[in-house]
Amino acid sequence: MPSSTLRLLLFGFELALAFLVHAAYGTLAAAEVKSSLIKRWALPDLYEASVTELQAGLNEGDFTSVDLVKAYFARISEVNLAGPALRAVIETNPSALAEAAVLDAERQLLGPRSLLHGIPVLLKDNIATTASEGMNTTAGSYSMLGSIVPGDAGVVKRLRAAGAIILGKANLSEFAHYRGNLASGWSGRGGQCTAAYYPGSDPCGSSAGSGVAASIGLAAVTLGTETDGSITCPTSHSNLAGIKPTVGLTSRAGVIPISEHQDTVGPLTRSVSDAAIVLSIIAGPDPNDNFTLAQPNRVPQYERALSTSALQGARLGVPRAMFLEPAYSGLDNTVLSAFEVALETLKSLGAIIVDPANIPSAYQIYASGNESIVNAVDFKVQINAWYQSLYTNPSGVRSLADLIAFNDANPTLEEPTGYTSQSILIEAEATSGYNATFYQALAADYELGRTNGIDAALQQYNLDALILPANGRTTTPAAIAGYPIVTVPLGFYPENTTTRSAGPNTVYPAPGVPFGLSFLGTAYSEYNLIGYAYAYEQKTMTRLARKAYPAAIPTTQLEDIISQ
Ligand SMILES: *[C@@H]1O[C@H](CO)[C@@H](O)[C@H](O)[C@H]1NC(C)=O
Ligand SMILES: *[C@@H]1O[C@H](CO)[C@@H](O)[C@H](O)[C@H]1NC(C)=O
Ligand SMILES: *[C@@H]1O[C@H](CO)[C@@H](O)[C@H](O)[C@H]1NC(C)=O
Ligand SMILES: *[C@@H]1O[C@H](CO)[C@@H](O)[C@H](O)[C@H]1NC(C)=O
Ligand SMILES: *[C@@H]1O[C@H](CO)[C@@H](O)[C@H](O)[C@H]1NC(C)=O
Ligand SMILES: CC(=O)N[C@H]1CO[C@H](CO)[C@@H](O)[C@@H]1O
Repeated sequence: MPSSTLRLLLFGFELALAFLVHAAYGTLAAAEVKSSLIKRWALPDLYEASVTELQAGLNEGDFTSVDLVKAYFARISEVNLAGPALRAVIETNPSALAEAAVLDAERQLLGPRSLLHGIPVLLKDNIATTASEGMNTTAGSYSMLGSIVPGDAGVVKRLRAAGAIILGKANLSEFAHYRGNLASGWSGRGGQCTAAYYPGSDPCGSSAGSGVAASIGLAAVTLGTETDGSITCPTSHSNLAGIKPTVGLTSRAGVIPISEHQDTVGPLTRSVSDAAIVLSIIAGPDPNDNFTLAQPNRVPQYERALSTSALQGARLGVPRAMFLEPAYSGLDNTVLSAFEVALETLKSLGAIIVDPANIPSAYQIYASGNESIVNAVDFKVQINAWYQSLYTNPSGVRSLADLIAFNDANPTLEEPTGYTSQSILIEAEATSGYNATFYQALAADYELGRTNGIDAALQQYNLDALILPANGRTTTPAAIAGYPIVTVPLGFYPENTTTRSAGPNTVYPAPGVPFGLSFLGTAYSEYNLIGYAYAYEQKTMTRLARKAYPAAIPTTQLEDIISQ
C-alpha cells in the first residue's frame, strides 16, 4: 500500500478515535488526543524533509534537535553496515546529542540563530572537525586515524556559528579520488560505498557518502568537495541538487587538499532550496584561505534567487561539441534523449536556448595534460603541509612519501583485493614543486577553462549560462577554470537497462539509477545558476519520480523517537 494511502487511512482512524474519546471523556481530552495525533500526522518524513520544514517543526516544538539527531543516528544504523550496507557514513559525532540539547535550550530562550539552527549536517571526511569533539578527519585513510588536526575547517566554523549540528563524517573516494585507478566511493576506512537506487550501484565520487546519505535522509543536508566532478557526479548518481561553488567562494582552510587551484566545498541536498540555504551560510571570506579574499564584497542571500520565473529570458547555451568527444564517457542515448527533453522544458519556462554554443577549447581540454601537472604538484606540496600541520599522528605518516610506504606496509587496511592502486600518489611524489612547467600548465588551464573556454562561449553567444548533462567528464572545463556548477535531477535509466561494471564491486548504469543536469557559468555566477536550476526543478520535480530500492530506505521516523 502506498504510504500516502496508509496515512489517509490512519488519519481517518485517528479522527474516529478522537470522536470516540470525545464521546466518552468530554471535550478537553478529545481535543488533546486529536491535537497530538494531528501533530504526529504532520511530522516531516525524514526521507525527503527540507531544511525549512525541519526548522518550522523545531520552532513549533513538534520535535527537538535531540530527536532529530537520534532519528538520523537510527536511520544510519539501519542501512550503513546493516541491511544493504551502503557504507555512506564513516563516523558519527559522539558529541552531537549534547550539542543538540544545548541548541534546543538556546532556541527556547532566544529563538533560532539561522535556518540551520539545530539542523544535523554530515560532512565529507576530508573536512576537519576539532578532534576534542571526538571525530577523526582522515579523507578515508588509515594514515590519519587518530591524528589531531589544528581545529575546525573554515566552513565548519561558519556552520557552528549558524547553530548547525555536525552529525558525522561521510565516506568518500579515498583522498577525494586522488590515489590511483580505483572505483568511486571506496576508502580504506569506510569500505565500498554504494548508491541507494540499485543494489551495488556506483555512487560516483568523490563525495560518494555525502550523496548517498543525502539521497535517503541520513542527515538533513551534507557537504562535499569538488576538484573535478566530485560534487557534480555524486549529485547526479544520487538524484540530488548540488552546488560546486566558484573556487574561492567557500573556504578550503582545514580541508584535506588536492589542489588549491581547483578544490571547493559545497552542499549536496534533496532540493535547490536547501542547497541555497547551506551555501548562504558556508560562503564568505576566511583569512585562512586567501583565495576567498578575492571574492566579491558581499555573499548574496542565495535563497532570494529561488524564483520559478528565473528562466524568463535567460540565454542558455549548449556546448554540444563536448558530447561528441569520446572522452566524455557516460553520455549514452538515455542521458542524451532526456537532455533533449530538458531543453524543451527550459524553453517552455521562457529560456532562450542557443544550440550549439561550443566552448572553443573543448577538444584541447581533453587532449591536455595541464590539469594533471597542476594537481600533482599542488597535491604533493599541500598534502605534505597537511601532514606537517597535524599536532600528532599515531600512524607516524608525515609526508606523501610516508603515505605511499604506509599503504604498502598495511595492505589489509589500505590495499585490499581490487583496491590496490596508488598510481596517482606515486606520480605526485615524483614532482619537484612549483617551477616554470607548473606555472605554464596553470596559465594554460586558466586559458583553456576561462578565456578560451567557458567565458569565450558565454561572450561569443551572449549567454547567461551553459547547460550540460552531469554525467561523464563534463565537469573538466569548470574544474580547470575554478568556475561554478549547479546540478539537479534530470532522469533515470529505464528498467530494462543492462548493468555495466563500474569497479570490482559496483555497477553503472543499472535499472532505475538517476542522472543529472548541470548549469555552468562564469566566476561567482551561483546566484543566477541557482535561479535557473530552481525554476527547472520546480517545473519537473524529477527527484520525486523515483525512490531508492526498498531495503535502502530507512524506516525510522521522528514519531518513533518521540513515542519512545
Ligand atoms: C578516531 O577513531 C578512533 C578509532 O575509531 C577513536 O577511538 C577516536 O576517538 C576517534 N577520534 C579521534 C579524535 O581520534
Ligand atoms: C595566497 O598566498 C600565497 C602566498 O602565501 C600566494 O602565493 C598566492 O598568490 C595567494 N593567492 C591569492 C589568490 O591571493
Ligand atoms: C597545455 O595546454 C596548452 C594549450 O592548449 C597546450 O599547448 C599544451 O600542450 C598543454 N600541455 C600539456 C602538458 O598537455
Ligand atoms: C619542473 O618539475 C617537473 C617535475 O615536477 C619536471 O618534469 C620539469 O622538467 C620541471 N620544469 C623545469 C622548467 O625545470
Ligand atoms: C527497453 O524498453 C524500451 C521501451 O520501454 C525500448 O524502446 C527499448 O528498446 C528497450 N531496450 C532494451 C535494451 O531492451
Ligand atoms: C557509522 C558507521 O557505521 N561507521 C562504520 C564505517 O565503516 C567502518 C568499517 O567497516 C566501521 O568500522 C565503522 O563503524
